[in-house]
Amino acid sequence: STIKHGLHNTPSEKCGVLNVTKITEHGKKVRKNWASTWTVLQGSSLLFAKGQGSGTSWFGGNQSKPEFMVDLRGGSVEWASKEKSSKKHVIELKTRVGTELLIQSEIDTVINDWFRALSETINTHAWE
Ligand code: I3S
Repeated sequence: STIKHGLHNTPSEKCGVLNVTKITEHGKKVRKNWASTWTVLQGSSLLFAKGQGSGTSWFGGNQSKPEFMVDLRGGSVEWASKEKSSKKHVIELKTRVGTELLIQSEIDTVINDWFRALSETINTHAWE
């Protein structure tokens, strides 16, 4: 779901299931581990929770706690090159602290919406 606000229709909250892997942590390459991940954009934070389970609300439920969170402020997004992944529709997200993630969906409308939301969030919060 997407809650839109303001003149630019920038989503401030958005969530959904995406395929996610970290590729770099604190500037150091780590092994890929693609996982279907419940992803929540909240303000300038992007939160991830694995194992979305049987449909219990992530916020209300206790079975899938947020596992990982990144601050989008000062980060960047681009479409990943073929060298980064053989998959289609892959976003490369880099954070200010040197974490790099790949975010993918088989559904191009879904990944395009996420690309737009992440880009707009980064632009909106760039100078905070
Ligand atoms: O960039 P890589 O190393 O080709 O990434 C692939 C591997 O992580 C592979 O796992 P193992 O090498 O542990 O078996 C994954 O299964 C692939 O999905 C990774 O590549 P893609 O192109 O799917 O991101």
